[in-house]
Amino acid sequence: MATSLKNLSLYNPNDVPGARQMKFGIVVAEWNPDITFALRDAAINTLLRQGASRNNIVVKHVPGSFELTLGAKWMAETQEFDAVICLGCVIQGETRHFDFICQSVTQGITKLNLDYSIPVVFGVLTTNSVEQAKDRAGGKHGNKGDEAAVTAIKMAALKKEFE
Ligand code: DLZ
Repeated sequence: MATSLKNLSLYNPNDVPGARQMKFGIVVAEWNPDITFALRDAAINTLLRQGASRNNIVVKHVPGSFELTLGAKWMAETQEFDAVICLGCVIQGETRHFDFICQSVTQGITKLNLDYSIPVVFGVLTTNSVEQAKDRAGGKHGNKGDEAAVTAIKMAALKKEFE
């Protein structure tokens, strides 16, 4: 569903498993910090709301979205986490940088999911403007950090079903 139709923060807590026993890593890009720190704070609050302990949420910052993949890989390598959440915001500029960063981070995160067999969640906004990003970082379309946290919990719980 297009995010213009969906509020990213809306979910039914009864449809989301408890996160009390789960440990999460969050990697946050420092580019566009007004946006990415809002994603980070929303993700943390959602994990806490679903029962996670603050001690079981480890947050690391990387310079930009391009670095999210490596930051998440280092987290996954520790084998400490039930899920890793990547949060970033890439805004279309005048050059092709946008395309290269988006392509790199989407392919990189996909590969981490398959290589490490833990959920590595794609919480990266890719927008045409700052306004579109703000709309999805606590604005009229909710907050992608909430959506990323819910996805992390659901996928971590699903993995436990196969263990
Ligand atoms: C260089 C760059 C540009 C132009 N735009 C963004 C952006 O919109 N969002 C983002 O997260 N990072 C951006 N970066 C930085 C790159 O992700 C990366 O940090 C640098 O290219 C250094 O590897």
